[in-house]
Amino acid sequence: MKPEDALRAIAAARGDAICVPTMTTAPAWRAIAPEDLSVTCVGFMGGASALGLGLALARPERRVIVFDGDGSLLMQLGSLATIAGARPRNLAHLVFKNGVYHTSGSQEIPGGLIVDFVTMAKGAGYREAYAVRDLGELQRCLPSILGEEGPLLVELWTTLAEQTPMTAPRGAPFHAQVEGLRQALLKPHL
Ligand SMILES: Cc1ncc(C[n+]2csc(CCOP(=O)(O)OP(=O)(O)O)c2C)c(N)n1
Ligand SMILES: [Mg+2]
Repeated sequence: MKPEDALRAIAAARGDAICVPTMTTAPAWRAIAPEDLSVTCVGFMGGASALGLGLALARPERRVIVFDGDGSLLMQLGSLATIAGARPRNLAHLVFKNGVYHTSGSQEIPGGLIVDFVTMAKGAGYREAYAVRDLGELQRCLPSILGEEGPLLVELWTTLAEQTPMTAPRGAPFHAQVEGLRQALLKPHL
């Protein structure tokens, strides 16, 4: 499935979830959900899920959805155990599995598409983990992604994105995104 189609389906259903995109999901998400409550993890490979964990623990009443890269998660695999141990009930960790480091030039990640993040997440102690291979399957899984008790990992099988952070216009600086999210969360929760 195209990552942009996956993100559009999530954007249509996400409600007031906080989203944490990274790598090639970042420019796509900016275009699809420009007014969204989101904080982009830029440059810091493997940091998106830790950022999402912090947000999920700080705001247990909100759903937090991380859009991770497969190469990024591989670089910080220990975060799976940290997340499982912290048991954030409101965290959904989506891994965009394209088999490459697309942002840095599409070099193959270690193991390529053989790496099984579902088994790794279960082994680390996530409450639930499964793979989603096409858009129809994603549509059927959206209620689980948005509502099932976490921590939940979903391995999304995707093609390459249309843009990368290297080809797309830059988004707002990180500190400005954080301040925007903080201000939005200070308003009463409807
Ligand atoms: C520690 C570290 N090494 C290398 C880089 C350079 N780098 C930036 S993005 C990227 C690839 C990210 O790949 P992935 O997480 O699979 O996301 P994709 O671009 O495929 O969406 C790399 C290697 C970096 N930012 N940090
Ligand atoms: Mg990748």
